[in-house]
Amino acid sequence: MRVGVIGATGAVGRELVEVLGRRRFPVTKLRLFASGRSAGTRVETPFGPVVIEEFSQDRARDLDLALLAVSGDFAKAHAPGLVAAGVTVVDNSSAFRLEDAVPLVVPEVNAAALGEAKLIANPNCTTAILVVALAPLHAAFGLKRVIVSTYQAASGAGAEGMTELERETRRVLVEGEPARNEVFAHPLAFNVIPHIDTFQPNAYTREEMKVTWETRKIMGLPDLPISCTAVRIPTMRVHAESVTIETLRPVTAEAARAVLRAAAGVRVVDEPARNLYPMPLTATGQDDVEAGRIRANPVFGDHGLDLFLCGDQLLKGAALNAVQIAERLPALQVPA
Ligand code: 2RA
Repeated sequence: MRVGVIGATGAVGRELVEVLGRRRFPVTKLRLFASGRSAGTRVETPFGPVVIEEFSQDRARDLDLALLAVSGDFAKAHAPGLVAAGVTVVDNSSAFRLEDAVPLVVPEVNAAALGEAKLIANPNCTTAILVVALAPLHAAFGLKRVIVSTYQAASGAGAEGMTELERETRRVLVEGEPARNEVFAHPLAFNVIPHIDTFQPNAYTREEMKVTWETRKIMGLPDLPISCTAVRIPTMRVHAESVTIETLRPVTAEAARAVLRAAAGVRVVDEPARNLYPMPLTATGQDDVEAGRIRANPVFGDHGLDLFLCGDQLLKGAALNAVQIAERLPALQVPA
């Protein structure tokens, strides 16, 4: 496939190139697109050196596959034109995620939703990490309701977010000055911020509502009661999530552990006696979402469970899921 990464210089764009290489995606020609500022820069890739091009729909129209790591506005402006030119587009932004005609896909959960679609939406990172664990639990025990609290890394705000956290931390520790923020609403270093994306009329943030809306769509449970509190913490690139579920059928921690051990995309790390549980440090750079601290929730008796998840925001939360979607495209399937 002739593959283009649009937004190639951002944190997700760079990760997309690495993931395509690592998973030996069948790339006949890789093209990297960014703004005019980066155009002309030569970068080393697993597919050889590539010179970054300034994006235009016209330049990108002979791609087979475009992986978009751009803003929602940019995606809205350009994805339909690329699709009309015959390019299959996997979009990482929120622009099309809730449109009925656009599948929102986490392959371990709803690969069948892909169909013959030419425009596919990649979910919000927090949602993708959540549903790989929720879906098998739903299949085994039935979900009645879900409560999530997140601990989200700086990478969710892109390369600028990661740079800001590093700069602030140095400023405090090395220069002895107060942290100064531009990307986040407050200094992130030595802080936690219960505010990601904009506040909505219902007092939740848009990030929190994305978890609700997107989880319902991916899991095909339009009425699932789900509430999320999304919090930014000073870690680099792994989102952690504390999840409480009430189930329709009885559940035990041991049964849930067995279900999650068998689930694709999940690695159970749950040996508290050996201090083994999911952590950003251990989940960094890993494809699988770590699941642990699995225990009965006393509020819901034998129908409740608490667990803790950690997933690499740039991998399962973004680039890896996008490439996994591309791997399932009909053009790449060998006829039976
Ligand atoms: C965040 N979920 O962590 C967002 C990014 N997609 O900010």
